[in-house]
Amino acid sequence: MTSLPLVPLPAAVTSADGPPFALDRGVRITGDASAAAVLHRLVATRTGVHLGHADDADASDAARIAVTVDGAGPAESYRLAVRHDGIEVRGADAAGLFYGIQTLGQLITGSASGWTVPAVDIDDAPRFAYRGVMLDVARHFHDVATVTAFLERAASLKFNVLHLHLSDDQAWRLELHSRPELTARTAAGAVGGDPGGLYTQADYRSIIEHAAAHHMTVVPEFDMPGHTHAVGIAYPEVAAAPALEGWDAAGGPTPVAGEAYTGIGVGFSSLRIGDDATDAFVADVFTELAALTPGPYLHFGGDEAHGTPPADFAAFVERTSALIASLGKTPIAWHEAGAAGDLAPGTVGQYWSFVRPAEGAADKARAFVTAGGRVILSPADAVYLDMKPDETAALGLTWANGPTSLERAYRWEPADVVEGLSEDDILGVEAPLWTETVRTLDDIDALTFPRIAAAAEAAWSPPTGRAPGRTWESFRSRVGGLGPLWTTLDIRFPASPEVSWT
Ligand code: TNX
Repeated sequence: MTSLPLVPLPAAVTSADGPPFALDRGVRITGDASAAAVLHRLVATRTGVHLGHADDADASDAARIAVTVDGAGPAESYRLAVRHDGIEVRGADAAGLFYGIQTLGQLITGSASGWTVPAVDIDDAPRFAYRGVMLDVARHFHDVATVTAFLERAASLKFNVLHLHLSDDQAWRLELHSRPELTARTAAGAVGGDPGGLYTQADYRSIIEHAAAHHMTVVPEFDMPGHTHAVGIAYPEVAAAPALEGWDAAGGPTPVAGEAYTGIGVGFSSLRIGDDATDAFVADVFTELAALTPGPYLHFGGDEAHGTPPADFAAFVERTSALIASLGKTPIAWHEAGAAGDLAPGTVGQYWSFVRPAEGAADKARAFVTAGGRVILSPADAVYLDMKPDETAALGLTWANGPTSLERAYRWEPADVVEGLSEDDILGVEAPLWTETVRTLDDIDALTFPRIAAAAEAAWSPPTGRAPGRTWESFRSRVGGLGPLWTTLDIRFPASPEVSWT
């Protein structure tokens, strides 16, 4: 049964006989207290109805919604049973229970004159363990409130990773005590001369806490050895001379060493490799980042290092992946780092070529698996949220094969991108939002929705053919049914003409 507005599509949905559950003020929530609070808030936001708690005085014969963790089934899985006289949500763990509640939120239908949930049985578990979104806070700064709003949107679609791209040519955004000049000298900058900003360590901690409360892990990235023009402003001794030969002036003003860069060109800057000052810098920033980050991953970038000679790039990849591993973290790098040098065993590769790999990209992705690691798939022509959704869109870029329609964002299969990767070699799927053209939360919504729903389905749902309803036609109608929920969540999604909104 796939006509229900469920995104990402659950692994198994069976409609049950009988009348729906009536969601009104008399309903009581029982069970896990923090899950009950999540459910209470979601129902109140969606319907205006404030559900009571089981121990409320008049609750003895009230209809119940029971939310419990029962330890059964795979990690992050849940089971949801709706009957006219009660609802049960059981999570394998706290995350599974949270996802069951998100599904329940999508099932609520009606209006102020009456809210109901259809009778149904759902048994659901994620396909991939890593389901990420990325926000580039370097090209444009996004404050804690915006990051929080973004991660809440993602969590509601069962994403469990927030990757923060914390540094680039334009600015360094995370305050580090070991290297205070990074933010002191560069955080005011942004693309186009727009206002910048930074995260204090307290800000960073609050993002991590807020993410954890939504069952999301923060994966921080310091991008190196390219994308480091800002580093050279703060610590000139670690910067190599910019490689401006063949520079594409369309990216904006020509970079000048020591001056803020406000364009959107890439590939000119590099750290000075094989130098003690640089090694000390890299060790300082990742050591401090490891101490600040409870999650298992640190991302060191490695993309578009066109200003770094290949031998230097290989040496950098080798040294930096080993450093991060020695700090007790799993390194992640963009796919270019694969096949460059010896990766620390277990290093994860993030593939950002196309659904049909460009020359060499698949080999680089496979190199991570050869080194005992796994691959995150971010095919740019399918899941890059910063691509224009159509030709007329005000925001966004087009380099990844022109505008990316919702249909194209939907119609790709993770297992078919890099030949030779087994299901186990794929850690998951991540949808990045680069922010060259993105300044505000409204801008984020305008590019992210509804395509983020397609990425969520690629990351969570069984592949096409393994679940009825895992089709484009079903997806566009299921997304269409989410409009009222998204509106009450204050998401300013564009009314994509590809969706049948209901
Ligand atoms: C490529 S994808 C980049 C970013 C840009 C993005 C814009 C990747 C690893 N690097 O530096 O922001 O394109 O779409």
